Amino acid sequence: MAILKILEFPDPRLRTVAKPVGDVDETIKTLVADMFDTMKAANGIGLAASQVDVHQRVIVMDLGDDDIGPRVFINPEIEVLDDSISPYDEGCLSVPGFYETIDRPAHVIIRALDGEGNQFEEEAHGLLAVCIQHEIDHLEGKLFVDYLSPFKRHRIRKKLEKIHRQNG
Ligand code: QAP
Ligand code: CO
Repeated sequence: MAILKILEFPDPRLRTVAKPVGDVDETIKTLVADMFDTMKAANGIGLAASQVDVHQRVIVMDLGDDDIGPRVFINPEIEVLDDSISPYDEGCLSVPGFYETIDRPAHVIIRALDGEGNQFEEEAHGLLAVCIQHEIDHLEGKLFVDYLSPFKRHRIRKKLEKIHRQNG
């Protein structure tokens, strides 16, 4: 069990594009376990490997729902099912203390490998659909603040940089 350091905006390492996982081997399983420990310790619901400076296509999620408990998505892909868009007040462990409303496709199909390396496919709407799109963005080096106006993004960057300076 290990709690990893979560990179925070504007750390340039968050801009790295993650590589597909080849084998779901013991190294990946250890990474997944450490990501769950890290996410829980930080009170998160979703975490991409990019956020802990591991640039492989791995996501963990725990929406705390009865249906959707701890979930692993390796090499995830989504297909947008229709034109409907939903707004959601998003946050991010890499942008602590900031929440903004983001519009995203409301209905998607997720195709991925689970924590055992088995392929699965699942239709998603609501929080699961929002969260998987947010986390796949991390694997592409993208953050939710990229959807905001340059003014808002700059303000968030300055506030976080000040906090980082104060924390040494
Ligand atoms: C991504 O985010 C997400 O600012 C996961 O102080 C969020 O787990 C997807 C967190 C909302 C969809 C909707 C954020 C914890 C956790 C903070 C998170 C904070 C403490 C964010
Ligand atoms: Co995030």
